[in-house]
Amino acid sequence: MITLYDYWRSSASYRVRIALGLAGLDWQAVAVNLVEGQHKTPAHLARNPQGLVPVLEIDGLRLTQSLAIVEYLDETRGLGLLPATPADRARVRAIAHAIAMDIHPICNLGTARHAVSASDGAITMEGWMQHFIGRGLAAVEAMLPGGDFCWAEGVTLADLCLMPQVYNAQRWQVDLADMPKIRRVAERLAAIQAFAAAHPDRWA
Ligand SMILES: N[C@@H](CCC(=O)N[C@@H](CS)C(=O)NCC(=O)O)C(=O)O
Repeated sequence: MITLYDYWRSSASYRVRIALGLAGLDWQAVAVNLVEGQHKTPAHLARNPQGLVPVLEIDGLRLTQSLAIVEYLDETRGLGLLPATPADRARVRAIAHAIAMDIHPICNLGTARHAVSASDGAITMEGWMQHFIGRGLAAVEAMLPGGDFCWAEGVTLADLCLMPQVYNAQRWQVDLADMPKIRRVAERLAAIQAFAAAHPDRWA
């Protein structure tokens, strides 16, 4: 049995849920409640010394880091999430990394909570999220060529990163009015079964 340790609102877990759906795999979810601190328990730290979700158990392996997991599924299940040429792969990875490596860590629950508590009220959770998600997505908007997907004519790694980030943006009321390319892609992706099935509302 394939097991995903995840949290419904975790955008890194959301990426992996989409990939599992695209692969058409049967899998079970085990919830790790981040709000209750379950990710810091010895049981979860034994799964992932970083104390983060997601963790995927598959093929006798225990994998961490959502992009590493998605690329593992891409390579072993032939998902075609990366384009054929090195130049296009670099472009797709650049969009994916702009989200997963630049926006996401700053807006992680642990990071944002620390900033709020260390600022003695000067920083609010909403203000932090709106600032960093807004600024990060504005750059992604400029990186997108424009079309139904983040890159060319189909789903790539970049789309698996964008959709959860758009969910987060909406959750924190980030204004996407000036981001028509992102809105168009998100609307197209929402119509794909694997994306719809991975939405946090289906896992709460
Ligand atoms: N780079 C990691 C990030 C994982 C990560 O930050 N997960 C978040 C949820 S989206 C988490 O577990 N946060 C717990 C915390 O911040 O304490 C990945 O892509 O898997």
